[in-house]
Amino acid sequence: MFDTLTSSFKSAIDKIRFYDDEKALKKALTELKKSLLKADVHHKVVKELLSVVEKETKKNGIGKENFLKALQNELTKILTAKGNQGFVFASKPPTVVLMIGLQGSGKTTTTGKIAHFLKEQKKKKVMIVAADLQRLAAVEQLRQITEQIGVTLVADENSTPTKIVKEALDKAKKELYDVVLIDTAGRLAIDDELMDELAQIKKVANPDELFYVADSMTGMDAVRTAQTFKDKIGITGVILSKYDGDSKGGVALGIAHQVGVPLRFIGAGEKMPDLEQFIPDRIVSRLMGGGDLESLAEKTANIIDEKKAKQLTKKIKKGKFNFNDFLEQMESMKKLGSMKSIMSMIPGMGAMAKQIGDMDLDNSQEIKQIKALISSMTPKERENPDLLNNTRKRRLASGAGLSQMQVNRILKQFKNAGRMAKQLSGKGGMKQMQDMMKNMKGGGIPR
Ligand SMILES: Nc1nc2c(ncn2[C@@H]2O[C@H](COP(=O)(O)OP(=O)(O)OP(=O)(O)O)[C@@H](O)[C@H]2O)c(=O)[nH]1
Ligand SMILES: [Mg+2]
Repeated sequence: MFDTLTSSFKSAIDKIRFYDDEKALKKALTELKKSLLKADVHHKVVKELLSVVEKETKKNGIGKENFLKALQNELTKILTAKGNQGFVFASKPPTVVLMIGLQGSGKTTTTGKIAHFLKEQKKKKVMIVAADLQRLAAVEQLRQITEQIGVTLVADENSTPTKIVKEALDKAKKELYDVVLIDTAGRLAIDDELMDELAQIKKVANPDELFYVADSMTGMDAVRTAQTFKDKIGITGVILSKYDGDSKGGVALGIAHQVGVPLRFIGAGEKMPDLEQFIPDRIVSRLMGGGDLESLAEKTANIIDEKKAKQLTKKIKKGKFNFNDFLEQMESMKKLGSMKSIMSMIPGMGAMAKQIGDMDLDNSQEIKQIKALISSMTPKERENPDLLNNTRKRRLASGAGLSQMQVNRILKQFKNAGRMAKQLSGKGGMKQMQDMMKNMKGGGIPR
């Protein structure tokens, strides 16, 4: 997610050759400055960062270690604004969150993503309220999202935003919801009508948090509009959406500092798991190439059930991995988010993440075929792949709309995968895995 920034930091750091003199430090600072400006970090932020790093390094003695330490400290300081970090629950539920921002900035998608995050990773009971009643399509969009992630939606096309919010909050209190996320309408530009409507909703909702959703592609404009929303309505957090686009990433470094409101989440993709909490010291660790094992552990802990994982390993060892296990694994992988974002959290794997690109677990042709095939199987066949004789294979092929050859190919791959998993789960498995990764570097993912 922070590829561009990480690699520009890394190249700056790599270029630094330290002799203990001021000239070397000056050179290092120049490299850093170039890389930051290239990544679109605001020039004021760059200037401030450099001057502190210079001062601190000189104070502690010029050398690579002190330079890096000063850089790390100052980056953390810049990314940290006064206020909550990540998602913070109100002391008395429900936690009410108002989602605001300009038209098309990503409010509705982000609302869904946060709901998904709270449900899957924090195990919370979440409700989404459709307070954007300007467009019929807006309610329909939320309906689709909430159905997909299995979260309650409160919507009524014939109501008004304030009425529906009131109703929803009553329901949330009665039915003991943990979090209520209110999606609001956006406008093309900031105008009085929008601000009035938001002010009214805010009065009724009395939210614990006001999240301003900014499109990171809009760069410095995102900073300016966030400031206006802060002045006129008040915001407690900023969320940068569309970070996967070709914005250079620098906006993330400046926004908290410039607006004085913490950046809470970053959205990088159109899918529901494509959201990450923004916790400054973890991000700094990633920026400096150190990975973010804490976030990775949190992400996986809630999705991968340890007991199940052990059972599965046993099955794999015995060569009993079946189609049900396979489907289950696929679902867990999907909940973890994109392959790329997972890799980027592992120390030293950032560069690899770039090469691997995104494996799309929903849309790849291959995965679709495998799913079609498995859904044509009887429960017994799913449990026991050995049952699949030619007669059964023919039936499966016509059921799944595949050719006999395609079916054979998938089944063969499945068998190979099982064999490989068995090998990997045994002694020396990790070494083999690493070798495999090395091979992948050149040729992409083996198909
Ligand atoms: N690539 C990418 N696309 C995103 C991201 N977040 C939102 N989008 C897309 O941006 C478009 C607008 O997103 P919405 O969530 O509908 O934006 P909105 O702010 O609710 O829009 P209005 O309700 O019309 O004001 C949609 O096509 C989303 O799929 C993201 O993080 N990455
Ligand atoms: Mg919307």
